[in-house]
Amino acid sequence: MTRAAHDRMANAIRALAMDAVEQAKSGHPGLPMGAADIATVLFTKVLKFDPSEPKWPDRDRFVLSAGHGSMLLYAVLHLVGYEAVTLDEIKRFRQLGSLTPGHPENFVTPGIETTTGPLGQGLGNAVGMAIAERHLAAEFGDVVNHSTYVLASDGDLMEGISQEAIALAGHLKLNKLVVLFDDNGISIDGPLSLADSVDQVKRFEAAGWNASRIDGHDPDAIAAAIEKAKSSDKPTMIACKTTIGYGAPTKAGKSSSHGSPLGADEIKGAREKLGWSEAPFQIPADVLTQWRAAGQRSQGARKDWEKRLTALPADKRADFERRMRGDLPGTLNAAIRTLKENLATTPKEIATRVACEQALESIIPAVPEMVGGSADLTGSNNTRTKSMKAMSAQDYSGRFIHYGVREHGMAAAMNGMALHGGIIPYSGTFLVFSDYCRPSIRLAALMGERVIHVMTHDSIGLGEDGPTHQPVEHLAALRSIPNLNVFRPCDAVETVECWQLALEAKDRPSVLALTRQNLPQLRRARDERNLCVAGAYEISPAQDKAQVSIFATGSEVSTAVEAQKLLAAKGVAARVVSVPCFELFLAQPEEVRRSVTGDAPVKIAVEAAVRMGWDAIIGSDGAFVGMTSFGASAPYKELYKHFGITPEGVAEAALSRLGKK
Ligand SMILES: Cc1ncc(C[n+]2csc(CCOP(=O)(O)OP(=O)(O)O)c2C)c(N)n1
Ligand SMILES: [Mg+2]
Repeated sequence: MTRAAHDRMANAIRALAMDAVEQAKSGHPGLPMGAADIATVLFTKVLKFDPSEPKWPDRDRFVLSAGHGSMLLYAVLHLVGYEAVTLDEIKRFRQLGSLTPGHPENFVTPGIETTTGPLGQGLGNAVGMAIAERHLAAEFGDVVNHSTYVLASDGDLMEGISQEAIALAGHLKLNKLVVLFDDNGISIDGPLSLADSVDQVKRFEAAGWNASRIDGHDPDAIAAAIEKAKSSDKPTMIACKTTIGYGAPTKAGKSSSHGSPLGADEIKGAREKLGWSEAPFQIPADVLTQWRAAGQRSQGARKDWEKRLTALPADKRADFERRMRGDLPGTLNAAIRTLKENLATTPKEIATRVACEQALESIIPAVPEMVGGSADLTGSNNTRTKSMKAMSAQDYSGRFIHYGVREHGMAAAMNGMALHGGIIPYSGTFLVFSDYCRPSIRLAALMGERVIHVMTHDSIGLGEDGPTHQPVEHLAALRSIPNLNVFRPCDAVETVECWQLALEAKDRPSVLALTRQNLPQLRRARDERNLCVAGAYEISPAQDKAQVSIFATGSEVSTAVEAQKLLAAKGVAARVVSVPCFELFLAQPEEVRRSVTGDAPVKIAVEAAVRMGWDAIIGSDGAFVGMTSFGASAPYKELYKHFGITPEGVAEAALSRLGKK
């Protein structure tokens, strides 16, 4: 391709970005104009993709980590021929119901691999995608053989999460991961020198990457640097020196081109400077033809891939296709049944984190797509089963990832693995550190991705580590995220059932909040049904017509059952409802909710956490036994007494509500 032809193709991106942002009266023209040359090289020379098959499993992944540059993606997707991304959709940039929302949303627009906007997340996702690729290649061979490209901005690299992501990628030698850094030296406040003086090349090198600097407006230099990355045994970062708002006569190179429409005069000047005489949203036929031809480049590669897929042994192919569809294997149900049968035969008084490990011993072999991990708390989270090999740069087939002390990077990488497909990632950390994962959990919920966070040490019940480690507000904070299931099982049986529900929730993430301390097994009866499925159920009925309903989760369900006995001794009939999952319960039809909630005059909730959220179940006039402050450092039984979360405390609350005290 001649330089002139390249320039015209890149200018088509610039023009569409300027025009769409102008029409929407909002958006970010600077990045698409500055990075248009990089995108043009990527999509016309490098990327393996097929616009007619956006979900082709072996496509290269392209992640625009700097999601504010969404018009870059929309322009390119339109130009290369993603049918749904029409010129009309580009004209409807940022409007309700369009395929071109403000920031890229993978669940809205075909061809978009992940939802970005919160800086740094896309880079973290891309690391997960690259891990998924290596892991699946180790399992399925050459039907999985693709690269992951990221366009990252100054902001992406300033965010702390980027350090976790690049350290993990460097350690795992993810050599098919290429980061193109839009090195424009500008962020919103102005020149980067206001706030940053990191040498990004040295930083990536220190993390085990190749890194180099090139002119990000020189297509040959871009192509050559990417070509070089292909033969490396390390991930590659290419710092592409660019001019933000390239082509804009007065705003180029300035933060004024970052995030607002350029204005009619500036756009007119840019058209002149770029030699682009077309009317708004007009793409000359020759330029469109070239772009569409670029969109057809990988037809042959796709046919070859289909041959490789057909050549797989039938069972292996079926398993690959099942995993990429996200369907669970038939073997899961049998594993769950056996686990519950064994617990009915031999009840266990164990912590739910231990129950989780014992459940995983059966679930992991039954569900080969599960890839677990922990952020350096493997022995505490109990997320690694005996047979699990660690994943390493020498052996990507391992199904357990030592994420290091990188909760945020872990959660973002898990999103990337789920997005890649073929893997159900699960993690481990302490519940209190859900705050360190929260931005990625939120995005998993928004995207509807099945990632499962095992979060142990879920209350003051962890004891001596004290208030820094004792979650108090975390359950409420997690429950406030839409489309996230927060499970808090009360014993070994509920732990198995909650695992089953988390795995079956194909379109949402889950958190399993588990205890450090031992709990009695309350569920003794054989029951093949999953009683947690409706989110709440009566676990211990009243002996008589109930005067009190006690609602509890996790470790406090056994406290509630003890309180029930104390009340019975005083002639007060109480029932206990276990609430392993608010979200599933609140989604039940009203009559189901009513029957579980019951009509006892006194409602009490018990949870070693703050009250927020419980009013939906017990009403604002219900009584709550839980935490109103941070915890403290002491043996856990003393803490429960100190904070009044005891059977006696619950019984007293009930009696006082009944006017009996
Ligand atoms: C986590 C997060 N913090 C803040 C923002 C708001 N924001 C959007 S872009 C940006 C920085 C812009 O600089 P850069 O990343 O270099 O992008 P460029 O202006 O070069 O396109 C900021 C602070 C964000 N999107 N995400
Ligand atoms: Mg910048």
